Amino acid sequence: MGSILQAAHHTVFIALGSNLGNRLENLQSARTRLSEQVRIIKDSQTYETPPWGIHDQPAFLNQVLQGSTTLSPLKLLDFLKQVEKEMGREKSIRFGPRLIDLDILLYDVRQINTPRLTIPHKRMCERAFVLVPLAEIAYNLSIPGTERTVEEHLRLLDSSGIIQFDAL
Ligand code: A4P
Ligand code: MG
Repeated sequence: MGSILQAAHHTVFIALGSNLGNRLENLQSARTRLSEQVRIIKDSQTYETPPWGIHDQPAFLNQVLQGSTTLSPLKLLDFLKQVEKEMGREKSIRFGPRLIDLDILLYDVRQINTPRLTIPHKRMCERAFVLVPLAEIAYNLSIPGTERTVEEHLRLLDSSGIIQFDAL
């Protein structure tokens, strides 16, 4: 008889970003590593996006994945940090250039506020480089803690300069 104790599966949205080295390969390598712990359900296209925060740095490639995982929020964060480290990410300045950045945007409909982890991701609703790819795979999703869907948040932002990279 099989165990009745089955780990629960949680729906997560993860943002990927890279603006150093071979950016497309970095995203690909991150997706491969992520899939060890996160079953990828949907992936957005890859977008080339103007740098947000610090403007004087190379353009980013950004993508958002919807996945399913049995990891808890903190275990997922540890796992993403481990993938970043294995891929050779070095400490950088805040909002500065990086080989790979993996952020948890959403975890089910949870709202989490701890020193190490904030979900929904603190700055996601201000960032077209997050909301454009997220809207592609989940435009109608409500952002917990706000009264708006992804699409409604996106309409409030300037998404000029964001282009589909695959189409180049
Ligand atoms: N942390 C808290 N909540 C979360 C969460 N939901 N997901 C903590 C992931 N991490 C979370 O992150 C710093 C700490 O945030 C983590 O250790 C974790 O405990 P980090 O990845 O080490 O540092 P960071 O990414 O440099 O954070 P920072 O400075 O907040 O940068 P951002 O906000 O990630 O911005 N422009 C474009 N176009 N595209 C980009 O992808 N990325 C950045 C980086 C700037 N400009 C960009 C892009
Ligand atoms: Mg990060």
